[in-house]
Amino acid sequence: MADRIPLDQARCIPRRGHEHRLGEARVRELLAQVDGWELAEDGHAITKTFRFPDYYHTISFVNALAHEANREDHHPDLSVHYDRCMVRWSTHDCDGLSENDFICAAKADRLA
Ligand code: HBI
Repeated sequence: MADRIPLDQARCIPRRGHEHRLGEARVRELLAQVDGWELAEDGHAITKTFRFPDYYHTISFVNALAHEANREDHHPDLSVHYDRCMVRWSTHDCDGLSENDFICAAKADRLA
C-alpha cells in the first residue's frame, strides 16, 4: 500500500483476520518510519520504552496515550513505572502486526 499520509496522521480501521497480518518486508518498511521501536522476538509486536523525569510526566503520557487508543479503538499493552512506560503494540484480531500498530506507534511518538 502506498504511504499516502504520515503514519501519525493516519486513522486506524478494524483489521480482523490473518489477511491483515503484515509480512516481514512491510514490517521492516514501517519500522523505518517510526522512531526507536523494536520488533518483539516472536515478530508479532513492536515495543518501545518511553522515559520521563518523574511519575507525574509518566502518568500524563499514559493518560494521553489511553485517550488516543480509545479514539483509534486500538489498544496497547503497557508496563508503567515511576519514570518510564513500556508500550507494546500488536493486533489481536489478526494474531500479529497490522498497519494499526505502526499508526499508533507514530502517534505515541508524537505524544511523547
Ligand atoms: N487493540 N491492540 C489491539 N488489537 C486489536 O485487535 C483490537 C484492539 N482494540 C479493539 C479491537 N481490536 C476490536 O474491538 C475492534 O473493534 C477493532
